[in-house]
Amino acid sequence: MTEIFDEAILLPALSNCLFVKKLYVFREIDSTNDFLKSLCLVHMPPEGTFVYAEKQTKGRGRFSRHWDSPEGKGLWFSCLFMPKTRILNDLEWTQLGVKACQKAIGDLYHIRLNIRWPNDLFYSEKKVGGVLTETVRKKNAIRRVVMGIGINVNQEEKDFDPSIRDHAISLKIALKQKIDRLRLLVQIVRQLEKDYLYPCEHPVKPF
Ligand code: BT5
Repeated sequence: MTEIFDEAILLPALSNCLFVKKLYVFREIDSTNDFLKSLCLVHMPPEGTFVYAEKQTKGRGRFSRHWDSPEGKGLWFSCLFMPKTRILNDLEWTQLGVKACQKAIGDLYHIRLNIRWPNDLFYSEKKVGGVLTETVRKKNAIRRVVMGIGINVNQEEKDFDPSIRDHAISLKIALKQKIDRLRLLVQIVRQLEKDYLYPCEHPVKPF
C-alpha cells in the first residue's frame, strides 16, 4: 500500500531541522514551486517555509517542461531561502540543492549519483531527480529563492509516464529495495540546512 504523509507525520519528523520554520502539506497540488512563489507575492512567508505534496498535477522542470510526480512515490517539495548575506547566483543555488541531494542519498544508501549539469541527478544514465530554482522579485524586498526538489523514490517502471520510461529511474529500482521516504526527506533537509547555514564547512564549488 502507498503511504501518504500528512502534517501529523511530517512535522515531528522535521522538528529537529532548525531551518524548517513553516510547513505546508498537500495531498495534491499543481506545483509546490508555483504555490510557494504565489505565497511570496501575497504574504511574507519566513525563510525556511517548506511546501510538500504527495502528488503534483503540473509539476514543472526548467523551461516549463513537465515533471512527472505520481502520488506517494517520490519526494516533491519546495523550500524558501531569503539570503541576506549569502550571495549566490541562480546556478549556484541549483548546485547547492543538487549536491545536498547527492550527498544525502550517498550517505544513506552508499550509492554515488552523478550530477548532470546544471540540475539533474543520474544513476546509470537514467534520471533519478532534478532541482528547479527560481527567484521571486518583489519591489524593495529581499530576494527570495524558491528551490524545488523532485526525487523519484519508490516508483516501479510501470509508474513512470511512458514518455520518460526509458530514461527515468527511481531509487527503489536502482537499489532493488523499497526506500523509506520519510528518512530520506529528513536527510535531504538536514543536508540542505548544513550546506546553506554553514557554507564554510560545505562550500559550493564548481562541478
Ligand atoms: C528538472 O527539470 O529536472 C527539475 C525538476 C524539479 C521538480 C520539482 S518537484 C517539486 C518542485 N515543484 C515543481 O513544479 N518542480 C519542482 P529539467 O531538467 O527541465 O527536466 C525535465 C525533464 O525531465 C522532462 O522534460 C522529462 O524529459 C524528464 N522528466 C520528467 N519527469 C521526470 C521524472 N519524474 N523522472 C525523471 N525524468 C523526468
